[in-house]
Formats: sequence, structure tokens, C-alpha cells
Amino acid sequence: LEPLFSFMIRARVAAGIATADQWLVFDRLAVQYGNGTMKLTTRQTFQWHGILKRNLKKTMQGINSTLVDTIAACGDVNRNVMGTSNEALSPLVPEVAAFAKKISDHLLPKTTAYHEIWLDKKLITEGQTDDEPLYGKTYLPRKFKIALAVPPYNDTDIFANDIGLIAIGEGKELKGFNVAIGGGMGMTFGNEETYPRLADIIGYVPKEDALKVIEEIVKVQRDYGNRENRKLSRLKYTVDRLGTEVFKQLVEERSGITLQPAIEYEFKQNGDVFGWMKAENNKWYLGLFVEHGRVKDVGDYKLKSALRDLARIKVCDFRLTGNQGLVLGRIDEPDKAAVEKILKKYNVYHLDKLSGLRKHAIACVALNTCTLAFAEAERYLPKLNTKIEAILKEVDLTNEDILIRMTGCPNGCGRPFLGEIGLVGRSLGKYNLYLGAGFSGERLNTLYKEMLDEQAILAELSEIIPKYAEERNKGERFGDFVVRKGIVKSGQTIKTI
Ligand code: SRM
Ligand code: SF4
Repeated sequence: LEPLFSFMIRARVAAGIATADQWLVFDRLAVQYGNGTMKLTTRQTFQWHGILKRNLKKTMQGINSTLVDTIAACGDVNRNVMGTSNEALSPLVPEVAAFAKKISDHLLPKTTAYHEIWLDKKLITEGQTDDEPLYGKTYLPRKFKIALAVPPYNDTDIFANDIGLIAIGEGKELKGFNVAIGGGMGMTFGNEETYPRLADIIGYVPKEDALKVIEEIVKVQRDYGNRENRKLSRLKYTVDRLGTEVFKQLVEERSGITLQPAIEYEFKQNGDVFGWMKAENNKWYLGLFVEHGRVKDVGDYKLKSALRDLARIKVCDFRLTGNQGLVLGRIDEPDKAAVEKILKKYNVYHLDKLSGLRKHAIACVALNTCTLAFAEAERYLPKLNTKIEAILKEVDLTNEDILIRMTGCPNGCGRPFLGEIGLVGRSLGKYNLYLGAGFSGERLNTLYKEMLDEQAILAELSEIIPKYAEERNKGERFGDFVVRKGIVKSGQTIKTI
């Protein structure tokens, strides 16, 4: 009898764009082999939990049947490439999303082992080895992450990535990218050598040269990254050890491309945009709230059923965001009514009932599937938010957009160090409270108090939120306010060299 080992599977979907047919298969796999739900992740892809060992292969084959795979969704290679996916936000989005896919394909491991193991493809003959021109025999020192964003939306939190690319356009045409290197969230409590860090902007590159520069940054990390201590092996530590200037010079020398001075840009927010929007292509897009990315039916609120029915009538595609959210895309004007009808039938379309806090909240998976979790996140933040909403209501701030992010440990999967309010699990029911990140993902937050239980978190916020309501400047964000008032010191802000 085989033990009931269960696994998580994660797909690779560059820029998070899936067709209706793919959604239907993914949804079926979740029901047939998983725990019935799907998790839309902070890196714009799908996770299935609770896959029994004996069903792993069937699930992988199901995913691959839709021309999506799971290669490089984990491991010491380039991970899912993120890119703004909502075409209503800018005419540059289609090209940027296509470029995300190009990077993803270019940096994909070439090994055939995946196909042999999971897809029953022919075995390579004995003695023959896979050639990995980029990764070599030992791959990268650690995971590697790339994200692209189109200003003014930093919805992929590019500064939390090893490489962040800021799309620069002229009118409707994509010209190139400002390149940022050395971002990352993960840290370990009690290990001062580890820290979250925002990426530094090292210059501008025209789009024709961008892939070469990206590849060279990956190779510098491959050759100079720390292979002795996994805790210090991410690119951010290599950049700090070598110096950003030196790292940049290495990339320029090795690629033969000189980076130009960064081009001016402005990010206004890093959260999602909700509701109906029309794009340049005359199609409609609907930004939908999916609490912490979990696609499931709960009581009368039947999100999973609604999305399945929408996929069945094939009037939209499905665009995951970097905030565990979903945009229904490319909807023709006459089909809008059908979309609304389905959402209404399943009680889903209720944006007007959401507070500004809840709309932007992110929580990582944490308990009970993540083995690294010290505390709850996804299952708990909705309840905590209800209690914080009561504080906000008292001072008439229900509609104020505030970024709250919670993780079950300091690995930072929900990018908690970029939350205006960040809660990082220390032990069951206890969190460190961080305050003061910037609203556009360009300033880290700062530790405010440690080991708070729910009562203590609410007590702290009951002090600070009313002050914010009373003493803020016009239009001042919560994160900016707590820094201006000296409630916390400013965290690291981005720099351009
Ligand atoms: Fe993550 C590990 C979930 C985005 C930093 N992450 C894990 C694992 C696989 C735990 C493990 O190693 O056993 C988690 C699986 C939990 C589960 O039960 O599903 C996990 N990470 C997630 C997801 C699903 C969070 C979510 O709720 O959306 C995200 C899936 C990403 C994807 O689709 O590829 C996810 N993880 C992130 C992010 C955010 C991002 O990439 O923008 C980060 C911070 C950014 C960064 O990398 O610095 C992140 N995950 C980590 C780390 C710490 C890395 C570090 O440099 O220290 C670990 C642990 C590790 O690598 O050793 C980790
Ligand atoms: Fe697990 Fe920690 Fe990542 Fe949350 S932040 S999913 S608890 S590894």
C-alpha cells in the first residue's frame, strides 16, 4: 500500500495569461486530483495543493496537455517571469507580456529529464547528457526572479526581484527598459546577514539589447553568486558584496552593451486595479477580487463555479496579477452582459462591498500546506481584516486604499516588507508588525513591534489609524504618514546609479 504523500504543483505561466480552455483543464485537475481549489500566486501563476503521489504524473500530463508546463516553477533557475497583464492599463502591455514570455523561454533549462519523467518521452541514451549552455552542470546558486512592469503601475513589484524591468515607451510603442538588479524579500529571523532588499536601477537598455543584458546578469550571478551558504546566495547579496557599480561593469564588459542613463518614469501604485476598464483594442477587462488568490466556492459566494461557467462560454481569457488577483480579459462589448449575469448568479460581483484595505491585501499560503510556516496567513488575514475594518470605519477610512500583507514566516512570499502594514509570522498567533512601506513598492517598511498577538496588533492599529485620519496631509498615504510622523524610520528606498 502506498503512503498518502501529498504534493503541491506550480505551473509556469509567463505574465500570468491563460486561455479559457486552459482554465477549464486547470479547474478540472484541481477537483479530480487536488483539494478542489486553485491558488493564484504572488508570481502570477497557479498552484494545486493536495495532489497525491500516485496522481502527480496524471496531473502534470493534464497541465502539459494545455501547452502549459511546470518546468522551472521551482529550483535554482529562472522562475516564472512576471509582467503586467491587464491590457487596459497601457497600450504597451501586450508587447511587455510577450517579452516576459520571450525571457521565460530563453532562460528555460534545456534538460529533457522533465519530459522523460513526467511525460513518458523517450529516455536519452546511456552516457548521453543534457547540454545546459546557460546553467551548466551546477545551475544557479539559488532561485532567480524577473518581473516587468508598465508605469505608472508597479503591480508586479519589480523591485522585489533579482531583475526588475521598467517598460519605457514613446506613445504606444515600447522602446526599452530601465533595468533594476538585486531585489528580494527573504530573510531569516536572528540572522543579521540576511535582509529584504529593493533592487537598484543600473540604467536603460533598448528592447533589442534587453535579452542579452538579462542573460548576462544571470550569468554574472551564476559565476559570482555564493555557492557555500544558501542563506546568502541570492543575487541581492552578490550585488552588495561586489558593489552595484562593479556588478554593472561586469555585465557591460561581458555583454558588450553599455547601459544608458535610466529614463524618467513614475510608479503610482503596486496594487491591482478593479472593475470594468476598456483598452485601446476596444476590448473590455474586468479586475476581479479573489481573496488571497484562492479560487473556491464558499457558501453563497461561488467564485470557482462562476469562473468555470465563464470559461465554458469562452468570452474572456484569464489574466493573473502579481497580487494574487485576476483580470477577465479581451471581452467584447456585447459579451459584457453575459459576464455580469454569471457573476451575479454566483454572488461574486461585489466590489462595492470591499474596503480599500481588503482589496489590496496579500497573504501567502502558510498553514496548513506550507511546511516552513510559523503562523497562519491566508486562512487568518480575512478575519483580522474584518477587525481592522471596524477601526477604519470608526474614522471614516473604509474606502482608503491601504496595503496590508501577511506571511507565515520571513521568507516573504507575500512580499510583506512592501506592505504599508506588514505582518510576519513568528509563532502560532504571533506576528512582527512592520509599518511604512511606500504605496508604489519603492520603499521598504520598518519593524515596529515584535511578537504581537491579535489583541496587541489591534491595539497598536487603534492608536495609529485614528491619528492618520486626523493628522494626515491631503492625499497622504498611510505608509508615508507613519514615516513622516516618526512612528517608524524610513525603510530602504530605491536608488539609481
Ligand atoms: Fe515563496 C518557498 C509559496 C512567492 C520567497 N514559497 C516557498 C514554498 C515553496 C515553501 C517551501 O520551500 O517548502 C511555499 C509553498 C507553500 C505552499 O504550501 O504552497 C512558497 N511563494 C509561495 C507562493 C505560493 C505564495 C503565495 O501565496 O502566493 C508564491 C508562489 C510563487 C510562484 O508562483 O512562483 C511565492 N516566494 C514568493 C515571493 C514573492 C515573489 O516572488 O514576488 C517571495 C519573495 C521574493 C524573493 O524571492 O525574495 C518568495 N519562497 C520564498 C523563499 C525565500 C527566498 C529567499 O531568498 O530567502 C522561500 C524559501 C526558500 O527558497 O528557501 C520560499
Ligand atoms: Fe510558507 Fe513562509 Fe512562504 Fe508563507 S512566506 S508561503 S509561510 S515559506
